[in-house]
Amino acid sequence: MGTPTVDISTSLASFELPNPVLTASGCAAAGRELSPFFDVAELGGIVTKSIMMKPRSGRSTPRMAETPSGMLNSIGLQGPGVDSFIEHDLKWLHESGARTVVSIAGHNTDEFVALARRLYDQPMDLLEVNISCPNVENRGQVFACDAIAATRVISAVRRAANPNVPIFAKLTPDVTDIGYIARAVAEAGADGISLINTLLGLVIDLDTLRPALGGVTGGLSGPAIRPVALRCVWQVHQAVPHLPLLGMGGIKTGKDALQFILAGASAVSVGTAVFHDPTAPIRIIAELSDELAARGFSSLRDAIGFAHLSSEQQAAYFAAQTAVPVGR
Ligand code: RRO
Repeated sequence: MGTPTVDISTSLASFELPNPVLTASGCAAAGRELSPFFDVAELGGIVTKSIMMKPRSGRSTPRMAETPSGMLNSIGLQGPGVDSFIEHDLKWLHESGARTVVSIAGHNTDEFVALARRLYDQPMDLLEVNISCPNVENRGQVFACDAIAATRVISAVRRAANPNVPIFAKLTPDVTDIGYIARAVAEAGADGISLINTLLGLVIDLDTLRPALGGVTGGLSGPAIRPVALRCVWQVHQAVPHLPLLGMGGIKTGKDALQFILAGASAVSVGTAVFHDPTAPIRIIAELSDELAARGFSSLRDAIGFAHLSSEQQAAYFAAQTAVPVGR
């Protein structure tokens, strides 16, 4: 008897995916650098580095620092600007057959709106609105730290963007109550939520006795933040159970991904792991499928938010899975 097959298709609002594993924004540029390793069309999707209206060189170097079980980045939204992105990156993604999530970032609501308008007719499956970049000039630009600022950006983008493209708000864990922010962006019209962005951190270089990063502070990612990310997915699923969640934060294996699904994510993004293992997202698709089968799930959709069920409810599900209807 072979391994039972599990249906791992999923959806993020109206975006249908054959499998639930995407890249995380900022960790695979616009996908092209992963194409020597695998066919990018095999992933659930590519999430692009956040794009701004104008080309931007980013923060001063050094921009990366190692930490135990993770890394700190201080890139500062380096990018080619939206026109070049459309002409080169988005075109390449479309021709590659990759399902595409475009991440946008702005200094203010007007810039987010301008980006949504510029991208209105472009080929994409989902728009991720990055309101949580930690590496900005001032903390007031981390819109997701404030429910009113977050609401303003998301409602304006929802009005300006193509109504056929779902928009997801990307949230930061650096808040007191992430459920409160989640409810605010849901009411503002977000079709789903991506979580989490990196946590604000600092490393001091003991040779120079100065901060290791040119930008002083940076965003912490990798396995070190996985329990924080999982806690956020759990809390946001409770706060807005009807909204699909794209979960991320330190995912390295199928077992890690399964925890996010059980906490309430409909799909996951793999980020920091890609830097030392570019094939990680493809490997995780297979591992996740095996982990689901090993636990008796017949479909990924059944596992979404399963950890919120009582043990009695869980037992009833598995009993129904094994019951063979009379006559079959
Ligand atoms: O570019 C960055 O420095 C950056 C961004 Br936009 C983000 O959303 N999260 C992060 O850790 N770094």
